[in-house]
Amino acid sequence: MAGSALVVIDIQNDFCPGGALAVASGDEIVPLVNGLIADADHVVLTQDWHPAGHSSFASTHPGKDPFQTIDVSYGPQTLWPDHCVQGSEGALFHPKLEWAKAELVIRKGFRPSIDSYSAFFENDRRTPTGLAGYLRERGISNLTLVGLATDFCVAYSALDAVSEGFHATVRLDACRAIDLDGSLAEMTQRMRRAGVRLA
Ligand code: VGL
Ligand code: ZN
Repeated sequence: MAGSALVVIDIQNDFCPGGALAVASGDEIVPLVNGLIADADHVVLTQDWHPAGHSSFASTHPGKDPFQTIDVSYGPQTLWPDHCVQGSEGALFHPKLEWAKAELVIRKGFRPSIDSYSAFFENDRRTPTGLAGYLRERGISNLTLVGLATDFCVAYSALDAVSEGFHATVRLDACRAIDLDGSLAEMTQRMRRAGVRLA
């Protein structure tokens, strides 16, 4: 029988109000996500996990500001404020998130020169995180995705899920967006076109 998993994306302090890359109302989704975790057969979490001086940080590039885009070896890369630094308070899951039953935590963005939005592939689009193989080996083919941010890590994860052959549903009520230059509308349309179910 095909298994199902809830994939909880990046519900970390730095993406919540007061954090370094706060998503508006990011913490509002926590009670709803806790309910979904309680009801899920399997739970996988992702954790954005950057070394200090990561290439996606504006502070690493003299003269550049957060939210500017630069060209790197794999194409355009948005620069961010320093966030989710390995071992920092900001990288921890939100304190109210009830994640104890999670069976796997996928860390991403730990290679100094590659950013990673998707839970499946880093931003070079070829370095796998191992999640697809893990889910396949366990017979899990239906994924429900929730978390932060709708238009970056959730959307890229959902698009890759579908292209890797999984059924993917994004629970938009359990996500919040950054919405940089229309990114929410663009990524919502891309997900819909790719066959991601938006609920
Ligand atoms: C994210 C920007 C940089 C996310 C992570 O979780 O959506 N966005 N790193
Ligand atoms: Zn990041």
